[in-house]
Amino acid sequence: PKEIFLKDYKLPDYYFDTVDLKFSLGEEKTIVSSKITVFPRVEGSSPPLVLDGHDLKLISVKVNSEELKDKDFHVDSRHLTISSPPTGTFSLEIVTEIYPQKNTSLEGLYKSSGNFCTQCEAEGFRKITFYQDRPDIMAKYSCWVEGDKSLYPVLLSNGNLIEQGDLEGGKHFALWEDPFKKPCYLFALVAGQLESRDDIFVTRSGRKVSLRIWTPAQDLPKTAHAMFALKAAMKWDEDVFGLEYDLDLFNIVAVPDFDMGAMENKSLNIFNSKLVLASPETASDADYAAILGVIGHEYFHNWTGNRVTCRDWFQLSLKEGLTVFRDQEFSSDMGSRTVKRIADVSRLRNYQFPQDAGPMAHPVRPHSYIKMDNFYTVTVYEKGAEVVRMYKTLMGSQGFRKGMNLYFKRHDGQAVTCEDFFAAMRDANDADFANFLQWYSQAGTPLVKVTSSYNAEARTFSLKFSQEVPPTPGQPVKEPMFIPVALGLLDSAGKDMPLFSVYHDGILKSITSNNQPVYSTVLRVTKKEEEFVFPNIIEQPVPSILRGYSAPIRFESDLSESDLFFLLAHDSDEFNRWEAGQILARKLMLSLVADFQQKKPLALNPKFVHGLRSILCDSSLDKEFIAKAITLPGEGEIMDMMEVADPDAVHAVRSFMRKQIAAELKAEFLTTVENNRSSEEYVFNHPNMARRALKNVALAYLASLEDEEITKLELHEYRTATNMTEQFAALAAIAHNPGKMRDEVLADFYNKWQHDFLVVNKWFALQAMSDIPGNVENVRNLFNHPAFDLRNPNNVYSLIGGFCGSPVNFHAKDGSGYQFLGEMVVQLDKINPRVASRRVSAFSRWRRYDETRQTLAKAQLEMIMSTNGLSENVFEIASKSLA
Ligand code: BAL
Ligand code: ZN
Repeated sequence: PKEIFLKDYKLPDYYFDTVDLKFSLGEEKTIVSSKITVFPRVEGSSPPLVLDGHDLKLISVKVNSEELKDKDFHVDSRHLTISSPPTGTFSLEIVTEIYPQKNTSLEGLYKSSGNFCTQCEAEGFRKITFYQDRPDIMAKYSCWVEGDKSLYPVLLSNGNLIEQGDLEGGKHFALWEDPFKKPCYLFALVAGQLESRDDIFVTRSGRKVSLRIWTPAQDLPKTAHAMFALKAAMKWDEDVFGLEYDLDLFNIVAVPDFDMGAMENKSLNIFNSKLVLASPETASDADYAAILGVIGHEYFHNWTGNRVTCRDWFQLSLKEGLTVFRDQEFSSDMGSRTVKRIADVSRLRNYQFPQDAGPMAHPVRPHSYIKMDNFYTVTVYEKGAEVVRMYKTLMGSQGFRKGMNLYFKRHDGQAVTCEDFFAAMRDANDADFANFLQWYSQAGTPLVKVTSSYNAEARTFSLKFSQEVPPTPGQPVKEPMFIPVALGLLDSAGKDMPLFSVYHDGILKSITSNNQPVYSTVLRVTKKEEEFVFPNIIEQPVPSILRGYSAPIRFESDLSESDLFFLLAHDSDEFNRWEAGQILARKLMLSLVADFQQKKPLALNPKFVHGLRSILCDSSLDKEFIAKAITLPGEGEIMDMMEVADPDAVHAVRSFMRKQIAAELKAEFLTTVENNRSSEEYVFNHPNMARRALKNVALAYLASLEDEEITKLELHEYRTATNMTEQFAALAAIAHNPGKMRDEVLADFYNKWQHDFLVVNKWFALQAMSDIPGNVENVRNLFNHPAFDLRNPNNVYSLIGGFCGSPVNFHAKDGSGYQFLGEMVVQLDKINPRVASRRVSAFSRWRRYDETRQTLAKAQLEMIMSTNGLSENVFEIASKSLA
C-alpha cells in the first residue's frame, strides 16, 4: 500500500465548475451519469486528467459530447486517465454502473434496511463515479434521482428541490440543486420509505427554514429531542458566532447502518439512528446528551467545514477540531459547563493520551497516511478541539470571535489549511503566538512539571515550569510547546488572592484588567524551563494551576496531599476541585497497585473516604458534579501511568476501593438513592439529569457490596423505573454480580426490548463490558445471538468494542480475549474495512503489557497481517502496531 505525504501536496491541474449528476436507482444495478465542466488551473495547459474511481464499471466517457475512443483514455481499478484533454474549458460526461445492494463497506452509495444512502467522506465519492476525489475541488452540483416510486417514495439530495414528478414504469424523479460550491465528500443522496417530522426555524435575518427529520414511520415519535437540539443549535450559532443558516431547507435522515456517528453533507445530514432517536423509555440521559452534541456538531459544520473546507485531508482538524470545540461549547451552554469540561477531559485522558503515547501517535495534522479513514481519531478531533480552545483561553471570548469573523471573511467558499486558521486568529488580535503552530505538527502529550516556592521575607511566590514532549514514531526529538497555563493563588481561607503583576524573565509585567486586580491569569509557558514570580503575595498561597484544563498536557506539581485536599474543598475553579480529587485518587490507586503487586494487604486512606463523604453530603454542590467527583479514575487511565500495565492489579485495586468506599458510605449512598428518585415525568434538563446521575452512581457503588438487601433495592429500582436512564443503571447494578438474579433480569430486559434495536445494543454492550471472569465465552455466545449482525456497525461497537473496554477480560492472561478480537477483525475486514481497522487499534499498545501478554497479542497482529486480501485500512493499523 502507498503512503501519502502532506509535503507532497500539489495543486490540482484541473478544477471543476459545475457537476450535474443523474442516478437511476435499480435493484440489480444503479446507473450514475455525470456531466462536469472542467477547466485547467493554468490557462492554456492540458496535462492528462486523472480521476479517482474504485469498484466502478465504466460504461462510457465523452469529452465535449464526443465519445472517447479506447486510445484516448486509460482505466484501471483505481483511476480513469484522459490522456490529452482539450485546452480551455470542456465538458466531461461519464457513465458508470455500481452495485449498492452488494456494498457492505457502507462507503459510497449503499442500500441497507431497504433504503439507499451515501457516505462519501473521506474518499467514498470515488465509489460512485470517476472524479477528482479531493476536497480542494469545489463545484456546484445538481442531482437528478429516479427510482421506483413505491419502493423509494422519498428521493433526497443536497440543496433545493427544483422539480419532481412521475416517470413511466412506476418510477418517479426528483431534481435537486445546491447553490453552494462544495467538495464531493459533502455530496449525499437518500432514497427510500421514510417519513418526516417537520418544523420551521426563522433565522435572525428573517429566513424561514424548513426543518425535516426523516426516519421510518414508526420511529417518528422518537425525533422530538433531535428537532429540539437542531433548533437550539441554529439559535446558538447565531447568538455566539453570528452564523446563520444559508438555505431554505435542512434535512436530517436517520439510518440504522452507518459507520460514523453522523455526516454533515450540505443540507442533508445523515445520522446513525442512535444519535437521532430518543424517547425517555428507550434512551438514557447520556444518549440525550450525545444527540444534542452531535446534532449541534453536524449543524455547526455548515460553516466550519462546508462553507470553509479543508485544502487536503491532512487538514482534517481544521474542520473537526474546530467543530468539536463548537459542539463542546454548545453543550456547555445548554447544561453545566464544569460537568461538560470534566467529561471532555476524561475522554481525552482515557482515549487520546494512550493514542498519543503509542505506535499510532500522530500530530493533530498528520504528516502521512495510507488510508485517511484511519485518521478520524481522538487526536484529530479531541486534541484538535483542545488546540482551538487554547486560542480562546489566550485571547478571551471576544478575541476568539474576532478571529472567527476574520477567518470567514477571508476564506468563505475556499478550501484552506490550519495555518490559515492560525493566521486569522493571530491577525485579528494582533497577537504574537511564538511557537503555537507546533501543536499542529508535533505528536505526543507534553509533560509539564512545576515546583513552587514562597519567600515570606520578599513576599514573592515563584513557579518554575519545565516541559518535555516525549518522542513519538518518526519524531524522536521535539521542540518546546506554547502552553497557556491558567492559574490562581488561594489564600489560607481558600479565597483567590488578587493578582497585579508577575515577573517573567526578570521583567515585571502587569496582569491587571482595567487597572483592577485579577483573580485568575493565564501564563504563557513557551520554553523548556522558565520561572514566573508573583510579587506582593502576603501569605503562602496554595496555587490552583491549569484551571479549566487550559492545555492538553500531562501535569505534575509538587503540591502536597494536604494542598490537594485544600483545593478539593475550596478552589473557586470547579474543574480544579474535581482535578484535585482525581490526582489524589490516582496517587492512591497507584500506591495500592504497588501494594497488590507486592502481595501486601490493601488499606484505604481514611482521609480520602472522608473527602468523598464531604463532597457527597455537600448540598451546595451541583449533583452531577458530585457524581463525577466521587467517581474513581478509570482502569485505563491508571494502567496508562504504569511502567508495565497490569490489568489484573488495577482491576483488583479499583474493585477493592469501590467496595471499601461503598461499605464506609453505605448509609449516605442509600440516602442518596432514596432522595433522588424520579418524582415527575422525564425531563431533559440539567437538574433532572444531575439528580439521576448522582442516584445512579450511588447505586453502582452499592452494587459492589454484593449484599442481599441491596439486590432487593436494585430490583425495586429496575421494576419501578419510568425511564431508561434509571432502568438501565439498575440493570447494570444487578448485572455487576454473577448469579441467577443477573441471568433472570438480563433475560427480562431483552424480552421487554427485543423490538428496539437501539436498546438491544445497550443490552449487548452491558454484557460485553462486564468484568465477570471469563466473560469472553458469554460474548462469543452473544455473537451468535439472532439479534447480532456483524454487518451493522452499532452491533460491532456494542459487542466487540464493549468487550475490548473491559481490560480484565480483553487482556485475560490466557489470551482468550486477544484471540476473540483477532478472529473478529479478520471476519469484519471482509465486510467493512473501516469498522475492522477501528477494532484493531485495541491491539496497538501491546508493548505496554507483560511478556506473556505481549507474545499473545503480537501473535494475533501477525495472524491478521498474514491474512489474504487484507484491506489497506487494517494493514495500516496492524503494521504500524508491529513496527
Ligand atoms: N465529518 C465526519 C463526521 C463528523 O465529524 O461530523
Ligand atoms: Zn465533524
